[in-house]
Amino acid sequence: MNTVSKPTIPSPAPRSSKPEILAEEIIERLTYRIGKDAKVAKPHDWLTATILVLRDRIIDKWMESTRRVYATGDKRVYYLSLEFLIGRLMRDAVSNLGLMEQVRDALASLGVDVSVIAGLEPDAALGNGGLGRLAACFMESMATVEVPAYGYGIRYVHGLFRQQLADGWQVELPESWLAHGNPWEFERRESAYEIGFGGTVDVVNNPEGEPRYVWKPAERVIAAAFDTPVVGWRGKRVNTLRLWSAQPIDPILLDAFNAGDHIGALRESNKAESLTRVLYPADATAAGQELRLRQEFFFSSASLQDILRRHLQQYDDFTSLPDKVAIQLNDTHPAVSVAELMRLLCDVHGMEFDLAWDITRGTIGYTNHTLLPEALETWPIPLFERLLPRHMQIIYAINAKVLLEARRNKSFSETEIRSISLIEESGERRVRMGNLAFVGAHSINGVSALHTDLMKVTVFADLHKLYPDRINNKTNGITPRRWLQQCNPGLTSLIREAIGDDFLDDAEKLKPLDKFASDASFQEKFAAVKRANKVALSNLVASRMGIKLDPSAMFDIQIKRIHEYKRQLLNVIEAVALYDQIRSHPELDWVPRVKLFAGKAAPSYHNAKLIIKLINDVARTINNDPAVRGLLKVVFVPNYNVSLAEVMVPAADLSEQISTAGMEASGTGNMKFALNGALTIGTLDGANVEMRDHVGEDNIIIFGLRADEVAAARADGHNPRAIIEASRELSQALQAISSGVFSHDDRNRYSALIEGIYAHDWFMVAADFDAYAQAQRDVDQLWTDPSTWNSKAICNTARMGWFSSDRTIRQYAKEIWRAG
Ligand code: B1N
Repeated sequence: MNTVSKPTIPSPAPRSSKPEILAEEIIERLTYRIGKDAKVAKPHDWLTATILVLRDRIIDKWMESTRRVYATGDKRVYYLSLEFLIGRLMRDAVSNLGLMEQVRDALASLGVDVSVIAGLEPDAALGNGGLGRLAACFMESMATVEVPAYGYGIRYVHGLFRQQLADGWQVELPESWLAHGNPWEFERRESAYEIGFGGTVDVVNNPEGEPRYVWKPAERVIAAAFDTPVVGWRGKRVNTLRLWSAQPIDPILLDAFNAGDHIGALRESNKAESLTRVLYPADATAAGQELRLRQEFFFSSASLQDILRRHLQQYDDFTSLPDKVAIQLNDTHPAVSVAELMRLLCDVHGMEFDLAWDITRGTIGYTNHTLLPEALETWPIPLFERLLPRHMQIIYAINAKVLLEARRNKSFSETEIRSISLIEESGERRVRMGNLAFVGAHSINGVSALHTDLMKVTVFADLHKLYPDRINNKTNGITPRRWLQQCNPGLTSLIREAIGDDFLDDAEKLKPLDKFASDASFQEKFAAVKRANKVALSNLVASRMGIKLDPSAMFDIQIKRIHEYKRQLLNVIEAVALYDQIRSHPELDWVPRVKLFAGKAAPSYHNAKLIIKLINDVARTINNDPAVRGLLKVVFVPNYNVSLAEVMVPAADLSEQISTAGMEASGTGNMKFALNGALTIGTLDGANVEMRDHVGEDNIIIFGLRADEVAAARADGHNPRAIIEASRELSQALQAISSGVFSHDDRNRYSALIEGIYAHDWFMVAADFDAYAQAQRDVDQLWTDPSTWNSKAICNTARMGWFSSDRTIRQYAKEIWRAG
């Protein structure tokens, strides 16, 4: 060891944020980091240079945040999620640092338009839909409410596919967000871990206590960390999103290469890298493939090793883990963490099983996001055992403990015990990841009040009986920075003029806006902002699709993943019925409407893809029929993503939240629209129920069967054919679709889809149709009175503050994590 004393290393001076200095630094980065002369720099070079300058401002705060949690010994929160749908980051960072004007001016002084370069940033789509976007909103809110937190996930090379339409059909193309580098991320070479798969387990007997198990994996890969800073509002705190990338232990087998086997030499390397190459494009369904289980274990193990290493660096042992660490599992995707944490504590760190079990449960929380049976993850035992032999043993040991507890408690029947088991015994034996997550967590939460209530009586009824105080509710939220301030600057300025700036720091302080709901001059300004946002969306639709929209028509929008339970089909059938009405009654005063749709279908989900085609077939027919006289337009905007949502949400008059009651766990798009002053037409499902409570029942249009009525209808044998025959409008619309009115090239294209409605109507499309159509005519009626419409829209904005993800995160911090 050398004995030279450590020099005191000076910290760099804090960076100035004057536009002149920013401009100077941008030129500096452009020249020395990107190697471009300002004269020939392309817009994407300016973008990278600007991000590099912003990054420096973030790093100062980032380091300070890290030092602070070491100094205070505060509890750290770890959010484990296979998805983070973060979208673009530049506007978020600039806005949260309070540098909007300075950056705009700095770039303007260099002849660069900030909005042009901002539009070039790739939209990071490391997620499918609501679950991934929720994780991104939570990251921003955890930094904002100053919870020391790390997000852990996978650095997919290819995020969610790009969607194109070819003759109205969805076509999937690869998405390569990293193709031109990613200036936001930092590779952390020191944080790399070995992850094993397969192999065998050795048992070493220990006369002093429990035997010691040693897992000898047959395959190993390296998990390498890439960190992205996440800035909270007003730059209060900067947290870390750490994404793992798989790398081979040996990048190339030189012996094989030298022997002429050039492909074989790279086989291992390719196999390792393929682990984190693509995101599974399924939303609310289980992927069920071996590679997916490998992804789940890979990122769980890397994250847990990292968490334990950091803990040991600061504390003596793991008995303090539950006091200093909270791990939240975002759905069951990281549920193997329960077994992996047990393995690391027992096998690697020599802890006794029962103590490790208490520590595991004290540390882990689990959030459930869906009750759909097809989404509940289970893995065939042979697969699980082959890939994770030691984890399989641990799961059996946990199961024995849990089942013993249930059997001791005499009130459990054999059926109940079977449903509590971590192993599904009927048919092919499988590991139930939901049950594993449940028993390994001290808290199991649902994402809306209704969803949490349903969890207790459906999927987790028996586990809830065994552990009655574990299930709790945390209604989802959205970050008002991205989903109001950034995406709707016009509305934000208008609100500031009216009620001041308090709402920027606390969305519940939007409430005073209520007083302006009936103020005629405020209504006018509110309507003008909405109109400007509709013009912006119309311009986007015109330039991308060549379709002209009339911004004075009602913009009726349904954007979300395409799924039968979300009922885009109900919406498009209603469009067909309305089309019929407009043609049959040209003398009536129809309200001009534009029905906009956007969303991706899982590539293997046949009916979802067929629904996209149907929307496009119906759109072509209606948009080209002169008899419609422009009173109805149907538009499917391709490639829905976060950036597109940021344009569509502020432009909506009407928000479609029409899932079959009991099936949408929460929804978060519903919240974004209402916050931006759209009225909701929706069922009493998910968070719509609580939205109604907050905005008031006069300010939301609710229709259709309730969750208990759907369950009863399904149980009692619902008769859709009779319902259809009793509704002229519905039978005509269904008839038209199934007979090929919209598909002359293939008249039977939709027969099976429509036959499903006649035969079983699982999603209650027929059951809810009349109520929905009537609700839509009520909406039309409302629209004819702009003052009433605007006052309701203003009330929505004023009363949606509770749905801020800051509120959600404060509840998690207080009631689950006991942190912050
Ligand atoms: O999670 C959102 C909720 O607002 C939505 O209602 C809910 O549908 C969504 C498997 C899922 N639940 N389950 C998933 C996603 C990917 C996957 O591979 C399941 N997504 C939801 C946030 O709570």
